[in-house]
Amino acid sequence: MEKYKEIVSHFAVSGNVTNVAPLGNGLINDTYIVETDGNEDYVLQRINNAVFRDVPLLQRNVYAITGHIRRKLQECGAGDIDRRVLRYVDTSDGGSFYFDGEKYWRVSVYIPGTKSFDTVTLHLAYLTGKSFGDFQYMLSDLPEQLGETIPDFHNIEYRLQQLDEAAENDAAGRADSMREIMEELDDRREEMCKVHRMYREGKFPKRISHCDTKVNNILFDADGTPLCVIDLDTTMPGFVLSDFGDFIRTAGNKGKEDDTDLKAVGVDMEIFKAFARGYIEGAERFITPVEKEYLPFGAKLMAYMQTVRFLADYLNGDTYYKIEYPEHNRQRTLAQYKLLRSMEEKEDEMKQYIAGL
Ligand code: GN1
Ligand code: MG
Repeated sequence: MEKYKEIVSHFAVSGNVTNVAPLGNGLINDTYIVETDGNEDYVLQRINNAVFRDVPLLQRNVYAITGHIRRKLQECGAGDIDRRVLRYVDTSDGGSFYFDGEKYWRVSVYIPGTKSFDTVTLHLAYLTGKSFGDFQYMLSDLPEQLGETIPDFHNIEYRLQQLDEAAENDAAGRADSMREIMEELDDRREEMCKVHRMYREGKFPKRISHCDTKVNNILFDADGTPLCVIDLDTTMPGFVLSDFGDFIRTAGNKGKEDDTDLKAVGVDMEIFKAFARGYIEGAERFITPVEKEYLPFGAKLMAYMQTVRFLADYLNGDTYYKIEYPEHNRQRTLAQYKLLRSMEEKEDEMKQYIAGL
């Protein structure tokens, strides 16, 4: 606690710190709630700079994004703005992060009275779709050029290359046990790299995308309305497929991301439909026909990419994602792959539904 107090003392916070406790369950950064005796509590985060290597660029991005959204909300006369967009707190000397000689830290204002979910109801899925469509719409005229906080983050060609290297090095001696699934993933390479090829040929656009629209990256108000999109670190130029797909991959999964019961895993078509309806409502102000047509592909792509990433990490000996037990990344790989197959079965139904919107 004294250690965290000392770190927080470098930021322009108000009140005295009364308590610090871990918050949330992100797989990358370490997050804490900082309670004070003043008007506001805060969120302290240790930025994982092995993942986000350019911390100044990262912070420039998140400041640009949150500043822009705040102005947009003000312009349209929205209420409760401080609960609808994150607000980062500068350091005492006006910086956007603090480096303690070893680790990087940042602070934002804690948004009170919210909750988050790992599963949602149909109505919440619809509202959340609308929020993400609106989020992308609000950022569609961002004047600043955002940098890639993780270069090639959702570039499936690059992710497959990483998997190939992991299999080749076989650092943890696990490759032999995963041959079967590696072949299944291989069979889908051509198809999964399609949109990236289209992008190179100028046939598919990139726009500012959140790139981690897991359902637990949204804060909901007590009455269930989505309030605020959080975890903005991967918001950068990307395909709409990422944002559509990652929500379906998480909230649209009947099971858990790391379910040990693979039979429980599968795409929930009702959630898919509700989310798609809301998303298109928000996104129809900018989305092109080809982007819309490819949304079901986006769901598959994100499940595929996540399978590839979990598998690569498993083969590398768990160097990237936080794990809770030794075979955790293996289980995650199997569960994501199961989800992918379920999406493949439902693809026609997904396409038909989107075409009708
Ligand atoms: C990571 O930190 P968290 O849990 O929100 C990851 C996402 C993955 C996700 C898997 C920077 O997100 O890309 O989809 O885990 N973020 C990063 O659930 O790699
Ligand atoms: Mg998160």
